[in-house]
Amino acid sequence: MNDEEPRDLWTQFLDLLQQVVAPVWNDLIPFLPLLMLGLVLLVLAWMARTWRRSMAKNRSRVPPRRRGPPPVGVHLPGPSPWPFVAPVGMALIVLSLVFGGGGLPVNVPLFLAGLAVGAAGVAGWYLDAGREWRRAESGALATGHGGATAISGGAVPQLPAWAVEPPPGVHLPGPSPWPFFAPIAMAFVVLGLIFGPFLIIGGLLMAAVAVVGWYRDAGREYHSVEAGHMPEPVTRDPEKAFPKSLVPLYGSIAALAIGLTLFPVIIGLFPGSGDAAAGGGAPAESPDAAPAIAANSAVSFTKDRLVVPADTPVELTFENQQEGVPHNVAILQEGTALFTGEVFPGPDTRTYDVPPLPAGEYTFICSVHPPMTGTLVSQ
Ligand SMILES: [Cu+2]
Repeated sequence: MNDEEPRDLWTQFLDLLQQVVAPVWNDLIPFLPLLMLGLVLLVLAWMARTWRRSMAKNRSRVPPRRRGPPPVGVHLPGPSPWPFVAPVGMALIVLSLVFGGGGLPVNVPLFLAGLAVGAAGVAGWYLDAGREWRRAESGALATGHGGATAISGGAVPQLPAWAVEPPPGVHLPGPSPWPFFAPIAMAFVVLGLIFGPFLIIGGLLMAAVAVVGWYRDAGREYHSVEAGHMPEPVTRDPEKAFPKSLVPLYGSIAALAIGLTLFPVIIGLFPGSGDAAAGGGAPAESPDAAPAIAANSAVSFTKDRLVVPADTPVELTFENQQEGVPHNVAILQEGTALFTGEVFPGPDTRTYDVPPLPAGEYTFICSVHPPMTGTLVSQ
């Protein structure tokens, strides 16, 4: 007895030490968010410190705050609710990613609500800006479109601030849809890195459209000056400048990319979808002591059901077909991991030695991608 106690302590110490010397990276994954949070807090603290220091140093050099309306030629947009609405949509979409379940990467009602609120916010913001722009444009036209003379003529102060053009030589581009559409393409590329190549292809297509469209748009304004007809660039009415075919085009690319990503097995484009169909359709299930399964997306395995013999060691062959994306197979019972296979990036194959399991139903998942799940029957 006396001898056992210190040995026990020693074993525990070795276990602790092992985490430092050869950490089980898989077990450390849950701590990543904490690490990120710590980093963010550090950066914020550093920013606060820098800000306080430079504030003390610069206080004497800051000019006194200007009172009253903005100077002639400068227009500041009025208070608007839209910068608040759009981020609410974003927040709902992020929450939908957190509360995903039932084999889907997102919580569908939350995701759709987020999309709707976000789209309403962006559309409202865009229309609001356009309305203000048109009011300014019509006001300037009413005074002869002579921004320069009007400013020097002294008649300006009676005009509302928004009716005055920027000073000569200064051109502000009109409201444009491109700064909104280009980031959607970026978002798809980033999501594609997580969920599969079709989203990347879709994102790149959208990015190509956005780059060409934005470039042509900017070029048009520039050429209106170069051509010499206008003393200043012509900003177009945002409503006319809006490429109406863009929303359906982006929508179809997005739908196609999401569809191909979510339903690779149904569409049958991926290798391995064949045995998934065979596995699902087999009426009589016979236990297999050496089953094989594969992964070709981050939302599902190629099979959602495995049948193994009870109380027998099982050799599970797992083929990760996704290049560069890490996957594994872990077997759970009521949320507790009974077996966790090594996580490795594809394309590669591992044979896992699964310990004997008593008869019953288990869940198997990918530790990296919770939406990848299936049922393991031991019989
Ligand atoms: Cu995975």
